[in-house]
Amino acid sequence: MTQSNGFVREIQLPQIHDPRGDLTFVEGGIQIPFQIARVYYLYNVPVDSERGGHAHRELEQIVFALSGSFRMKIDDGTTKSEYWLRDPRKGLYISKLVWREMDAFSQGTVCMVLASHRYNEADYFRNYDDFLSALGNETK
Ligand code: T46
Repeated sequence: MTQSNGFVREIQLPQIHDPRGDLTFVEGGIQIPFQIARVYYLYNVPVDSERGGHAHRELEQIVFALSGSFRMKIDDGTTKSEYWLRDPRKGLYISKLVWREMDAFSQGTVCMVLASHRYNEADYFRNYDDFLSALGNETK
């Protein structure tokens, strides 16, 4: 079976600009290419923290910096890239089978993630070689 590796893309959310402040919304089934099963957020993150360091078997997610900024390093097993998240209107969609690492957090960063499945530790590849092996099996 031939199956492409994972991929990422930017998701732009609407912004309602108002003298009282800005408002951005997410509606299931419209801006998000999956049913949202879980929302979680990272906060009180030390600036020298390194998070991620894993890939997922099935999980799809969209990651936002609601406040502050951080770097998302992406590796699909073939190509490495990096994205800076710093705009609460712009999310990064991450498909399954993408290795991700996060660092360079600014003070006070709040990172919100919309996820396609509930938390399941069995969905994680936390070992890079296991991730690469799984990619090899997918493309056979
Ligand atoms: C990802 C990045 C962006 C739960 O119990 N429920 C949850 O929904 C999550 C996400 C985590 N946990 C537990 C599992 C660990 O014992 O919280 C602990 C820390 O999780 P982890 O080390 O996976 O956190 P990050 O920030 O490295 O990764 C998380 C997500 O796990 C991951 O899917 O893409 O945020």
